[in-house]
Amino acid sequence: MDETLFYVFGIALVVSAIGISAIGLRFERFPPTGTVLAAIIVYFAGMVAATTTFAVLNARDQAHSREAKEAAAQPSAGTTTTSAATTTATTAAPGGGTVLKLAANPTQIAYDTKALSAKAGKVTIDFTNPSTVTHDVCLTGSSGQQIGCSQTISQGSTSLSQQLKSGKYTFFCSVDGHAAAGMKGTLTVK
Ligand SMILES: [Cu+2]
Repeated sequence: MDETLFYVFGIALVVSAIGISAIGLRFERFPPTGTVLAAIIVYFAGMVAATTTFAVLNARDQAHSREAKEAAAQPSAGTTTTSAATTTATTAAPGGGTVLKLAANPTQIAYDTKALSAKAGKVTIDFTNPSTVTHDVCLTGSSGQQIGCSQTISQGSTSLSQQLKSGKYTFFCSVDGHAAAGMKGTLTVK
């Protein structure tokens, strides 16, 4: 709605009222004859109606644009909250260090990833095995030295925590034949 229309009608109404008053004061034969008086009343009624209508429409438009701005502001606030929550879930670790998630494939001899990465320090691998086939997760260093293994589990979860310096490590399943079948990957610590 164009605000200027509202002001044009409002100003026209005020100017008309002043004009009619001036005529009435100047000529003694005012009020005029019935036909002219009726025309003046209709004119004023129309002007008041138009001004009121534009005032109402203008107010409604402003309310709409305010709602639109609020609606536009809310999704971005929601996005910020979501991304903050995601960041917290990925990096938070109760005692410091990095917590990694690793899962066994429910139907194949495989993990859900071939590559993990962590910061030097305490590294925890939360391992989930949804399969009835038993699996575990073990770590060896770059020269093949044993570092540690989780419990061997089926249909459950366990975890393996180690203090790790920066370097390349191999994570693998120690159940017979599983690493050879591809159940292994590289953990990069920086
Ligand atoms: Cu396995």
